Amino acid sequence: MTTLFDPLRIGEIDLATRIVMAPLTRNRASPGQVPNALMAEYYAQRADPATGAGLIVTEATQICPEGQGYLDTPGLHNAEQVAGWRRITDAVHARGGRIVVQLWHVGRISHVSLLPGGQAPVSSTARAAKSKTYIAGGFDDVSAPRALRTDEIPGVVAAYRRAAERALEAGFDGVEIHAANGYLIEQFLRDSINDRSDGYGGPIENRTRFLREVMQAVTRAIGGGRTGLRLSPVTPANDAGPDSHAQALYEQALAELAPLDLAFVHVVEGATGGARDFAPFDYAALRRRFKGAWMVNNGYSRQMALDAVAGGAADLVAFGKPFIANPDLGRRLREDAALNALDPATLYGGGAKGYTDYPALATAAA
Ligand code: 8OZ
Repeated sequence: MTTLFDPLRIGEIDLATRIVMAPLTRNRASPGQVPNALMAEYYAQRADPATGAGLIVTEATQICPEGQGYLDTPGLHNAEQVAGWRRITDAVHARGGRIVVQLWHVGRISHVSLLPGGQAPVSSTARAAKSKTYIAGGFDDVSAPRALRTDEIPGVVAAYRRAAERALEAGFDGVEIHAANGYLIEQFLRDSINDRSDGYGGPIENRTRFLREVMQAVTRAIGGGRTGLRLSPVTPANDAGPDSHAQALYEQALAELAPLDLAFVHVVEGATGGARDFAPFDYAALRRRFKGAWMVNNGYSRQMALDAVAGGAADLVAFGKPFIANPDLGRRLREDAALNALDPATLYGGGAKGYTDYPALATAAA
């Protein structure tokens, strides 16, 4: 029987366990959206598969300056950011870990104060989200977006490809394309948001076109075996209204991507960070559209994770909040040890407090 603690090869990446550290926005990058030494310490603490994660998915990371939506989130679009990430991937690999970077464009979930020249955010639509973001000085409403012109879309696709190339330069084992949680790709996928009349709007095969072009460009550059995809078929996060035919939409999206041989698909089940039964969706049917490794996420307890892998419902389980508060979550799951409590006040922004100071279990006395 397969367990959560068994190794798995996903695409071209060898993992020591099925325990994944989920992508977690922590807003601690240095000026210029540059990853720093504190971030390297945080990831390194969670990197040893004997005590931490079999795979780390980094916090969401901007592919280009226009893709930023929150204060102090890291980027991967210039040499300084590549060098910052290189220190992190080196630290993770030195502990035997594996790490992929989550590549992110927020689309309309942004604010003019965060964007080059104070420009408007871009999206599939010119309609604003009823959502907030975190900027200098605190939370504020997101800014009204402008709809991308059709002739601008290849440039955004190219930014994903360049970021994937920079990911390998920075020493990552691969990338996860963030197509979840109400950000740019989901803004194209869902008919509750996408109101376009060009080839990127309307029927399902048009709304999946942007995702398809991004995944084709990225896999052509770095290979499907180093590429994963995150989806959240029913999440309401960031004012993402439900698609009128979510099951058909997401099943078709994955069917269209089959020729790319992606390493993994990572699915947020239910409302991100909330109710797992937020809306009905047949995740098993979605999985039948995909041949690679199936990663599940959202509120998994130890027992749920053990059952999901043992029963074959999932190949990998991603843990978010438990990994924030427990650098040695892998060991604690193995030993069925108690977990540290999470301090919600230190989730976003700040320094070491609530970031690198959560204690590991004491090592066994000599
Ligand atoms: C929490 C705060 C800011 C961003 C996501 C990248 O939901 C995020 C995010 C989460 O995917």
